[in-house]
Amino acid sequence: MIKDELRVKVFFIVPPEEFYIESYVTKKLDKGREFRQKLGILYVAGYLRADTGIIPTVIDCLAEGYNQEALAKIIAAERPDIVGFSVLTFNLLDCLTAAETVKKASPATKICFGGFHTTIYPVQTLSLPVVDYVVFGEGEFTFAELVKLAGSGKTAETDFRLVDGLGFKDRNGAPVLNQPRKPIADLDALPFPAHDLIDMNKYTFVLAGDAKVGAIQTSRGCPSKCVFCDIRMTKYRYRSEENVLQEIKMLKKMGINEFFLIDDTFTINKNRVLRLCKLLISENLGIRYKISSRIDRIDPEMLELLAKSGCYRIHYGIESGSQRILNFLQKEITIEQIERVVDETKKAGIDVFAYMMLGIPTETMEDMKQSFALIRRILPDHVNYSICTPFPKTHLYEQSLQAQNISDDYWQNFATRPTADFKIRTMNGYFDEPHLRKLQDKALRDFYSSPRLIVRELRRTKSLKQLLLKAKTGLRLLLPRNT
Ligand code: B12
Repeated sequence: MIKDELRVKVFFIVPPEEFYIESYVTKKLDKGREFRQKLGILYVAGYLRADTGIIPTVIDCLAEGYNQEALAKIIAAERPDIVGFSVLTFNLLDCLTAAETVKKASPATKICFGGFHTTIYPVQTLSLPVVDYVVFGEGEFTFAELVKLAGSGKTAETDFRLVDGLGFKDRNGAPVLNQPRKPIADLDALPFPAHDLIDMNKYTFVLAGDAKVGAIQTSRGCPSKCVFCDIRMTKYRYRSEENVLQEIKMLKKMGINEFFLIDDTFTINKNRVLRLCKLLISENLGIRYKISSRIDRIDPEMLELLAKSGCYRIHYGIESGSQRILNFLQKEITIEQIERVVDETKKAGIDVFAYMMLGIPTETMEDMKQSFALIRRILPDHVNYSICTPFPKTHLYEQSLQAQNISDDYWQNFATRPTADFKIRTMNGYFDEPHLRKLQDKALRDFYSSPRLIVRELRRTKSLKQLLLKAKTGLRLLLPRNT
């Protein structure tokens, strides 16, 4: 296919946020939080451009502050052929509302839903009236093939049935789901995400040092067994250190020196981590970056090279101070390991961000007290107390369904008939959600109202913009939650 023959106007839209579903993070921290790049969209856009020569448009209504009216004006003027949405279960309602706005402004425009939610509920998502196509699983190849089909004018169902990872509606409007596409084996073969299609100045992170921060994914998947996570036991693939370095250098040219590596678990392969750190050190790029790691996938040798290569914070999935609960969650780590690794990380001069969870099924107040005591003992630099709200298609949720701890498959019902009155559920068994939210907010208030932390955060503040963002977040943590 000669690239320049393909005249398909492609838009990707991040919808305005109108239907906020409070999930595990307290809305005090989450609602109206800072904006993050949507790497899923940027990867799909980057591959489409490299494969077809089409330069798509990314409209991030969140970052641009566009409401439905503003979006409708743009769409009515541009009339794109295909509009893609990156759908999480938590912004499904927002994506549907924006998709309806698109259809009203430009009825001929086709709507394609991709992203995590679409991957776990492809049929339910495709069956939603406003949706024309679904791309489930990794979307780079699938979406490009869909666009090429659209551009070729081919409309025969037989052609659409050939695209793995695609779902479409047949001539009677019935959903047709093709076979899933295999995970991409060689991530180096992918073009870099199309970071240049968005205004990087619009994306800040409250925990970042610099005003501009780049999000990078250096690996996909995680082999771990944590029962609450929907990335559980997925095939781990990583990019070569050379490939990661080239993307960092590209972003440095765009004025980015600080990076959020969004890998679920960056440290799965020790030798690869050491090779990447040594390369970054030899290049002396002067960058700073954060990673996420398991407690049992790091050691002093890795910590030393991570620190030397610019890693300034590590996010650890610690979750609980009760060994019984850690075993229930299949975290496969011990309290002793947690204490030792947090200490080693701090000694290496790297900040520690602790992910903790409250309201886990069977967790008692005694277990939670052990969690609060552990945090007081290890004194991480940051903590996030989440409420356990079992997510769709996670082991924990499926187990609870089978054990009939829950009467109905409420996530599937939401996926089939998404309504604004949807309420997330907790399953602790001792404390209901309002009580757990109180415990969550108090635990965060107790941690972040300590003078040690406030002085440290003030000392680390580099700009007025950052001071305002920290002050706003701090105030929201300290003030009572507004219902
Ligand atoms: C970075 C991140 C964030 C960032 C950015 C989110 C974003 N949408 O990009 C921030 C911090 C904002 C965030 C917030 C939340 N997150 Co989050 N997040 C992640 C994380 C760690 C990485 C996402 C990412 O960028 N992946 C890299 C890209 C390349 O992968 P991808 O997005 O899956 O994209 C591929 C395919 O899905 C597909 N695709 C994606 N979009 C599109 C669009 C089209 C048109 C097509 C064709 C294909 C396509 O192709 C892409 C390339 O192969 C994931 C875990 C994970 N491993 O995915 C959790 C994850 C997506 N988050 C999750 C959750 C629950 C949340 C929160 C609700 C947490 C909270 N605050 O309470 C909020 C919800 C925010 C909201 N309302 O949208 C869950 C979602 C579960 C679900 N059922 O929806 C995940 C899966 C984590 C988990 N383990 O459970 N998150």
